[in-house]
Amino acid sequence: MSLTRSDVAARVLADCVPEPVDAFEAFAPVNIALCKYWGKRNALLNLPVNDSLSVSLAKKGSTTKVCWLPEQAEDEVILNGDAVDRDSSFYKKVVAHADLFRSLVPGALRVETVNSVATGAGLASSASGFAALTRALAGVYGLPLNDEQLSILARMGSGSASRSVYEGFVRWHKGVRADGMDSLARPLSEIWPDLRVGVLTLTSEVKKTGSREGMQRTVDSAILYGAWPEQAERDIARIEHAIAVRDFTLLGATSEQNALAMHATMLASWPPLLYWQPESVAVLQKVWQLRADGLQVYATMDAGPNVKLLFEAGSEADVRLAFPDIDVVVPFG
Ligand code: 2P0
Repeated sequence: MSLTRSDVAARVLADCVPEPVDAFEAFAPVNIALCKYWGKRNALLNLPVNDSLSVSLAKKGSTTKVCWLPEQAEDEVILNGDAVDRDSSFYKKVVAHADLFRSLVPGALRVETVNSVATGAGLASSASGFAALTRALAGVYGLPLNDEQLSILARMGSGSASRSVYEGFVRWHKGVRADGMDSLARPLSEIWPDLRVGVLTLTSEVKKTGSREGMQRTVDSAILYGAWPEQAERDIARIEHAIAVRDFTLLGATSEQNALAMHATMLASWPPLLYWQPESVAVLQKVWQLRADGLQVYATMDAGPNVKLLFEAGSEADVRLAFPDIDVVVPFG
C-alpha cells in the first residue's frame, strides 16, 4: 500500500512531545531555482525526479502567524489581511498542511500570512508560504524540529518550499526512499555578496496551467522529458562548481540553459505548454544582444511569463539602464 502524507508526517514527528503556545510567527524567503525542479516521481509526497538548486531572495517572502484556538470550531485563513473563502483551494491546502501536525495537537487554528512579494510578480509565493507555515506550525505546537525535518514537511505542501526553509544557496536532494525521508534541502556554505537577481514583471495575468499540472503533463506526454534528468544532473554539478570557484559566467550560462531546457520539455508536451508571452521572448532577445555587446547578464524563467535576470553588482547600472522597471534583489545583502 502506498504511503500517505500523514504517514510521512507521523514518521517525522515520531519523537516529538508537543508543548503548544498561543501563537507563533515565522518568516521564509522566496527562492529562484538556478537548476530547476520539474517532474515528480511521487505526486502525493512531492518527490522530485531530479535534484534542484536555488538562491533565496533575502527579505522577499512570507511572514506567517499561527494562533492555536482550541475553543474554536473551524480554522481561519487570512491572506494579506483578507479572510480566505473556506471553499477555495488555497484554504483547503493550508488546512491540509496543518492537518499533518494535528494528530499531535487537536484544535482549530488561525493562519495569517503576509507576502512581501506582490501577487503576479513572477515570484512563487507557494514556496515561501509553505515554508513559513511549516515553521509557524512547528513553533505554535512547540515541536523541536530541525531544518531538515522542516524541509521534509514543507516539501509536502509544495515541492519548492523544501528550499525556502533556508537563506542563500540551497540544494534540494531528490532522495531515493519511497517515504521521501531523504528528499530534503540543505544550504550550501558559500555566499556571493555581489550576486544580483533582477525581477522583470512583464504581465500579471493569471496563468492557465499551474506548475503542478504542468509538470505532470510534461512527465506523461513529452518524450523530450527523458533527457531532462541528465540535463539537470550535469547542470547542478556545474552550478555548484561555479559557486565554489565564483565563476559568474559559468553560473549564469548554466542557469539560463537549464531554464530553457526545462521550457523546451514543456513545449514538447501534449497539449503543448508554453508559459512565455511575446514580452518574455523580447526580454530574452535583449539579454542575448546585451551579452553580445559584452554585458554579463543571464536570464531564467519559471512556470510563468516573467523573466528573472542574473548579474553581478558591477553590471547593475547597465542592467538598470536596459531594463528601467527591474526590481533588483541582493540575495546576500
Ligand atoms: C522550481 N518550479 O524549481 C520550478 C521551476 C517552477 C519552475 O518549483 O506541485 O509550486 O507544489 O511541488 O513547487 C514550482 O513548483 O510545485 C516550481 P508543487 P511547485 O522552482
